[in-house]
Amino acid sequence: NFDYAPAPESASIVDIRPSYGLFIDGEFTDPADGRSFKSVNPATEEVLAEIAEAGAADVDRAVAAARAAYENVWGPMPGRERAKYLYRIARLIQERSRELAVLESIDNGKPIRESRDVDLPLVAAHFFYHAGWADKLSYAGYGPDPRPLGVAAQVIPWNFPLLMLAWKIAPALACGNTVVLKPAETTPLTALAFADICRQADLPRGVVNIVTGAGETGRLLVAHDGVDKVAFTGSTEVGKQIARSVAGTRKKLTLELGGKAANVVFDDAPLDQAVEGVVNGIFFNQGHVCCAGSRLLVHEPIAEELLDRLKARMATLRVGDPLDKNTDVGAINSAAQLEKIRMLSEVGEREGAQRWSPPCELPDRGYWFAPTLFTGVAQSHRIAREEIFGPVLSVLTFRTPDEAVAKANNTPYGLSAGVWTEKGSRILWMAERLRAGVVWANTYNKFDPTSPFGGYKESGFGREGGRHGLEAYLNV
Ligand code: TXE
Repeated sequence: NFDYAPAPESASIVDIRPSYGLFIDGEFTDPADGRSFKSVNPATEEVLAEIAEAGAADVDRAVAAARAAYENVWGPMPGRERAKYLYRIARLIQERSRELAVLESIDNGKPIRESRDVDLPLVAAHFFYHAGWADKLSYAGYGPDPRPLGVAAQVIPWNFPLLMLAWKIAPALACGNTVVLKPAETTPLTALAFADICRQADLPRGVVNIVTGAGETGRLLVAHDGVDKVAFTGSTEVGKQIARSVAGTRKKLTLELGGKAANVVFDDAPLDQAVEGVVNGIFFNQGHVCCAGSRLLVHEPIAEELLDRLKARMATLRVGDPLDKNTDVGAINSAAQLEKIRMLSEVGEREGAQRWSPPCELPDRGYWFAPTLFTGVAQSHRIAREEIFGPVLSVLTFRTPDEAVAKANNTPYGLSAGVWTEKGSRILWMAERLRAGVVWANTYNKFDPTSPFGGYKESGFGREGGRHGLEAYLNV
C-alpha cells in the first residue's frame, strides 16, 4: 500500500506523498510486516503522511545493504571519488533548500525563518565541509591509509531533523563508512527527502539507508550484530540504555545528550545585546535545543534592570504559524513534549518559583506554549536541574564570578554555556572554569561545521564537527 511514484511536477514548493516506504539499498520498499505510523503537523494536528515502520527483518536488510556497499564500493573507493558525491549532495541541498525548509517547518513546527536561514544553510555547509575532508584524511596526521570503521547505525532526534542527519551522515561518508540512519518518529519527512537526494546524486546503492520507526526500531538498529559504530543524539535516558546495549561489543559509540546550559550575564555586559542573546538562547526553535540557555544567571546589581528589558522583549515575540515569515516562536513538536513542558512548569510553580508570560494568543489547534520566565528559582528546583526542552527560562542570580561558576557547573550536564561581559580577561577566566563543551562569549547558538560540538559529564561523549568529529568515524 505504499506509494513510490516520483513526486509529480507541480506548482507547490513541497509535495508530501500520502505514504512513504523504507529507503534500503537505493530503493523505497515496503516494510516486511506492513506496519506504519503517522507523521503529524504539530501546528495543525493534521496527518501529513503514513510512514513505514521498520521491524527486525527490515533492519537486517538495511544493515546487510550497508555492509555490502561498504565492502564492495564505498570502503575501497578513493577519497577524491567519495568527495565528488558529497559535493553533489551539498549542491542538491542548496538547489532544493526552499522545498526542504518548508517541509522541515511543516513536519517539525519550527519557524520558516529559522529553517530557511539557519538549518538549511548549515546542512549544506556541513556536506561541503566534509566533502573537503574526504581526499585529505591521509595528510591530516591519521597515517597514510586511515581506515573507516564500517557500518554506522545512527539515531537522531526531532529538534533539527535534517541538520542532525547532516551531522551524522556527512562525516561518516567522508571517512568511507556506510550508514543506516533512523530519524525521529515525529519528523521523518526531510530524511526521506534526503533519500531522494541520494538517488538524484547517483550515490551508490546501500551507502545510505533510512529506516523509519519509533524507539523499538532504534533499539533494533543499535543492537544489531552487523553494526560497527553507533552514533546517537537524544535524551540522556535513552543514551544510557544505548551505552548499556553496546557495552561488551566491538561497536564504537558517540553520544550527544541533553543539557541545562547557563547563560551568565555580568553587570558590565552590553545589556541590549545580552537580552537578545538570552532570548535567542531559550526561545530559538521553541527551546527544543540541547544547548539551549535554559538557566539565566544574572549578576545581582543588574538583575532588576535586565529582567525588565527581557520582559519587554519577550512581549514582542510572535508565536504562531511556522510558515509565516514574521513568526518568532513556532509550534511545540508533539503532544508528548507539550505535556512534559506543562508538567515541569507546574512543578516550578509548586516548588515556589514565580511564573510569568507576556500576554499572547495561542492558536486553537496544534501544540503551543507561550514564552515563559521563572524568577525566584533555587538551585534545588527541578526547573533548575532538569532539561525542559521548551520555551521556559529559569532565572537565578549571583554576586561574584566564583559563585557564577559554581552555579553554572551545578548540573549533571555540560554541553554549553554563555558569558556576557565587556572584559576579555573575564571571558577567558570563565571559559577555563565552565565544564561545558562549548562556551559562547557575547553571543549564543553559533554553529559552524569546523567547530567540534559535544558534551562533558552526562551530556555525552565524542565530538561532532571539525577535525575531532572525523575521529569518531576512523580507525586512527
Ligand atoms: O527523546 P528520545 P524524546 C530530550 C528532551 C526531551 C526528551 C524526550 O529533554 O524532552 O529528551 O524526547 C530514538 N534505542 N531530548 O522522547 O526518546 C527515538 O525514536 C534506540 C534532547 O523524543 O531520546 C528518536 O529517534 N533509539 C535531545 C531518538 O531516539 C531510541 C533531543 C530520540 O528520542 C530508543 C531530543 C531506544 N531504546 C530529546 N528509544 C538533544 N540532545 O538534542 C528512543 N529512540
